Amino acid sequence: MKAIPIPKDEIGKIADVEKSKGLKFLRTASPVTWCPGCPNYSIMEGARRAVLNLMKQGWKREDFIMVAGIGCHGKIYDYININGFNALHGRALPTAFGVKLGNPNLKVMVFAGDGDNYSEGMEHFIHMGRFNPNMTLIVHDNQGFSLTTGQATPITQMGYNKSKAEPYGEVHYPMNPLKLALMTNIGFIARCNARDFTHTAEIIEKAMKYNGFAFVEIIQDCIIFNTAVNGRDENMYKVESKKRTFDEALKLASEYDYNSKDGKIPIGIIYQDDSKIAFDEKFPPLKKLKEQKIGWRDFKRS
Ligand SMILES: Cc1ncc(C[n+]2csc(CCOP(=O)(O)OP(=O)(O)O)c2C)c(N)n1
Ligand code: SF4
Repeated sequence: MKAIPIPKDEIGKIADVEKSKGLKFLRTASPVTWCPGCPNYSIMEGARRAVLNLMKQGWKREDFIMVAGIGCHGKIYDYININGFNALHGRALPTAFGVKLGNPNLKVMVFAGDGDNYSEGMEHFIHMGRFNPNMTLIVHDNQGFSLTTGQATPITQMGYNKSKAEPYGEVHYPMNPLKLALMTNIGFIARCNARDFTHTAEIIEKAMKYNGFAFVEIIQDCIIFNTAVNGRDENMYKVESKKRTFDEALKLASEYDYNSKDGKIPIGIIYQDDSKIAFDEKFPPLKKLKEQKIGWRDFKRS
């Protein structure tokens, strides 16, 4: 297991800890192997800050658990110093769901790539709104399978380059994951810009406080593959945090179609429905574990 012990009194003293040799707060000692300049660094920073903020509000480090898929994004598992599980490609969501079932008191964060989540893992994603487990999915969306050197995913733009795997290039129109999330009844849907880690941290924190399944899609340029869609910062604008009807959210989600880098790209919380019942509130045994603040391991049948 990757976790290295950190003294409790280090909460809030991030700067001091970061100066300390080899041991960085919520960071492991593993050397980071993302390409220099990859926005995955900022996603990690956003996620790390969100956890630190929640810890300042009373959550303990051991309350958090991260599950990652396989891909460049999945390396985040090695770098954030909380407990975790590196799942199979496409299987981050069901693995995380299993963790949540084992102990509904844990704050579960799931990191997936767009290939991981919308291709191999799609059959898990489309059921999340229905099951509504209380966990947060963070998708590193670089519109490509990057670790395997840049093949097209279901949300890659048409015309993406020809390769041995795709001799005609990408010929399909991409899907829009935000619209899909709305249609499958996910109750918290947000989009962020990887490079804006302050905003990303804020949104991840809100997602983790949401009572149900929260989906945060992070637009992340890959600076090596599918660079044609890079540099969309100017197109992005922050939406107001307010209640929206389904139709208003659908309109916002439809503004960006993933096929062109032109046009406005709304970021922030697109949709939040606080009336949905979370998975662990639907089943009395899970409710009991939550009330007693324990997992199955410590459960005593009476
Ligand atoms: C079951 C399975 N299928 C395929 C692969 C090969 N594979 C490893 S990483 C990867 C691409 C990952 O792409 P994505 O999830 O978008 O993450 P990124 O690398 O872009 O961050 C693939 C196809 C695998 N490891 N396991
Ligand atoms: S290949 Fe792309 S996504 Fe992977 S580390 Fe490099 S820049 Fe980041």
